[in-house]
Amino acid sequence: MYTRGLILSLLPVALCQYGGGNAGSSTTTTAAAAVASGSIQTVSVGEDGLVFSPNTLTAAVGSKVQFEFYPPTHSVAQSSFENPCAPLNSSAFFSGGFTTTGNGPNATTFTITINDTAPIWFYCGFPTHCESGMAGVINPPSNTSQTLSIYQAAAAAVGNTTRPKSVQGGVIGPAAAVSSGASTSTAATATATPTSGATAESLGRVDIVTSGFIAMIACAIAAAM
Ligand SMILES: [Cu+2]
Repeated sequence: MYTRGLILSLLPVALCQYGGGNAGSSTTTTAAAAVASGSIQTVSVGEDGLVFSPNTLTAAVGSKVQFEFYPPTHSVAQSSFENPCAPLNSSAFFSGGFTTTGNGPNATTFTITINDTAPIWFYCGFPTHCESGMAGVINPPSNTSQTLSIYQAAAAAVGNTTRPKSVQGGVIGPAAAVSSGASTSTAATATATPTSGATAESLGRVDIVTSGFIAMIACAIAAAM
């Protein structure tokens, strides 16, 4: 009887730990991905000219890639390999144009979450930048007929950059501290507190944070019971 009671009393705690960890992520988090979900890699956009630095990344499922923008104006958008400098589809991620003054980086960033291991091709949607070589890839394919160099050559041949219609597919907000192996996604969320100048896009982040607090309160109540 004592053992059963102990297990039942611990159950809410276990459920809360699962719920609390999940609240910081917009994707389903598996046990294996939970560790990776805390890591954030940063890509500088336009710091070194019309390039992303780095322009080739390997990112684990559940991790995040944060784009930091430099002067004067750049964006990041998702394309396919086959059609460089054009939106992947109607749900392609797009940061919108970031105009940065001073030396940069812009205080506001655009962060995407890696949902699977499929290659993600990205480019700058500002006119002429993509065909000038401003593109990159996350989790590049092993297929040697699909390299960033080939993409960039095709982009130059296309000679036209088309940006997505909608700003979507990522979180716009203040730069999060780049983690060095943080074990939970809630830590990353806590550092991304929206500023008073929150835009419509960053309200999604507010909702996520709020739902996290609600989950914590619910957990506290459950624990008290
Ligand atoms: Cu650009």
